[in-house]
Amino acid sequence: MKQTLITFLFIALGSVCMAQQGYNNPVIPGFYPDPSVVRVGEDYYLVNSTFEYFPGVPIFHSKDLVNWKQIGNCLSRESQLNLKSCAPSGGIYAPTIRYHEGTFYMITTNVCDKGNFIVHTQDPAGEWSEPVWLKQGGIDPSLYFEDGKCYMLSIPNKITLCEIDPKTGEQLTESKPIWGGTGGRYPEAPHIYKKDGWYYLLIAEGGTEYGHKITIARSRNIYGPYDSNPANPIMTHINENAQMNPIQAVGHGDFVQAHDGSWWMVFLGFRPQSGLHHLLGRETFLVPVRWDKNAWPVVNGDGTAQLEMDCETLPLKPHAPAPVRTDFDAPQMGLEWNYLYNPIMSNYSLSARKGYLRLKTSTVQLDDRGVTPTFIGRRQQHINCTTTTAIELDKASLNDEGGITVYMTNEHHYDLFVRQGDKDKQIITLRYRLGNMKHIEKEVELPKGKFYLRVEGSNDFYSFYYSTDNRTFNPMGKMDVRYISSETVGGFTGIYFALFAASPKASKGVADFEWFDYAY
Ligand code: 6LW
Repeated sequence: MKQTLITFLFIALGSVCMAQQGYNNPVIPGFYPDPSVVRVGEDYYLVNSTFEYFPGVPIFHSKDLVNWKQIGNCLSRESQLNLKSCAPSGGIYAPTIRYHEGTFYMITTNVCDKGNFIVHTQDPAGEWSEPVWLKQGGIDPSLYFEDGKCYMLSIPNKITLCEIDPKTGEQLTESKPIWGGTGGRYPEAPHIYKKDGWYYLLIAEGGTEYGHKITIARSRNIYGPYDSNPANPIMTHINENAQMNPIQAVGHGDFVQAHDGSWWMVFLGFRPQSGLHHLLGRETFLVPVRWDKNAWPVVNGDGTAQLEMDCETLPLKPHAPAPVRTDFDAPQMGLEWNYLYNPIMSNYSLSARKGYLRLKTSTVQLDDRGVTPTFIGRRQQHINCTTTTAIELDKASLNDEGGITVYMTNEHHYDLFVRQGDKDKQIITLRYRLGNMKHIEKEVELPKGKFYLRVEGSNDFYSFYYSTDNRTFNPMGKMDVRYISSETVGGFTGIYFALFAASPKASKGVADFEWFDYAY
């Protein structure tokens, strides 16, 4: 009884005094890994890695660190992002965003091009500069500005530091290794912060899987020697206190001090489903950090994070929820849509047929590696979700196809599509590609027409349906999520729901999509 009364009082008082109490993780769900964050006044900006997808490195804005809205892409032009000789999980690795004297800098690695580079802008929602290439190699580059100097960190081997000119890319001092971490494998994701006269060096260790952790060291001198925090790791979910935690593999963090003085960390983690599999990619999470004067930072009390965070936040400024339906009436595709590698833009049109997204069939197949198919997709951001689209396949030759794919890589995807048959017949088809296994699960032959294709995501299965009237949805099959999870497939990316059009040989076939729904 006493307990109930206390709880009641706490909730009642809480709703009066602490209106900004609590938020849900992940703050950016779906394949949004390797987050990096910066504050400019009372505005917050965050970037993620994007690998073989185009455009690259989405940039998000927030007023409260909890509610994020994409405002653009740092790499929106082919001249900034060459993915031509790329493969799955190649391309853009972890980025860092920093702000210095009116300019935003984003530094990252294109492992399919010349390595590390910087782009900069004064308008983060607009266009960013052409790449400025850097000499120091290794992944996970970061920047630190102090007293008119710009330092670059990366990991050719150990965490390595040098001075650069961020506008020209010129390396001004020799590269020096400064720390190797606490002994965990893959020391990576370094960032430097200065507080109370100390240089703090934050890194990740243990690899991006279940052994992932975040450690920290400090020194009075930027080049070291760095002393490891005796309480390392400051965050990990490998221990008993996170044994049943639905968030796993936490690491790759970046600190930010909010405009009210509080400290926070964004980091990546994933949410296993169907046992120890994850499909949505590595997602962006947020935790509060206690960082007293001269003390080591303490992450959310015990170095763990929860889906439901019970802590005070900045005043929350939520955005209107994204609409379920994309009706393809706008002159441009929304920022949530991506292509694979460098797209052939003439294969995509929102104006060829008013109110429709028209995809031209390509002889590049979803199974092909490193070449761009006609493919435009959005991330699966929720384990339980439903996506539906209305499609007409037109001007098609025999075996041309258009539909929706649940896509992890070119070797692992489930495709639900309309295939052109003889004369006026069209065949709804459910096909799997699992490594070197290709299988057609079900075919339904129907007169040519408009079809509705639906995929439902759940913890254990993807379920596939078609309809001819958008009312009765007929089951086509059900596939285990585990066969296309990151644990099965490998790599750093997450599931996309993508619209595609392909043909066995050059054809005039087009797939017209009237709308696309994503509901959760
Ligand atoms: C990234 C590294 C990592 O460069 O995974 O989880 C790599 N951390 O820091 C690819 O995202």
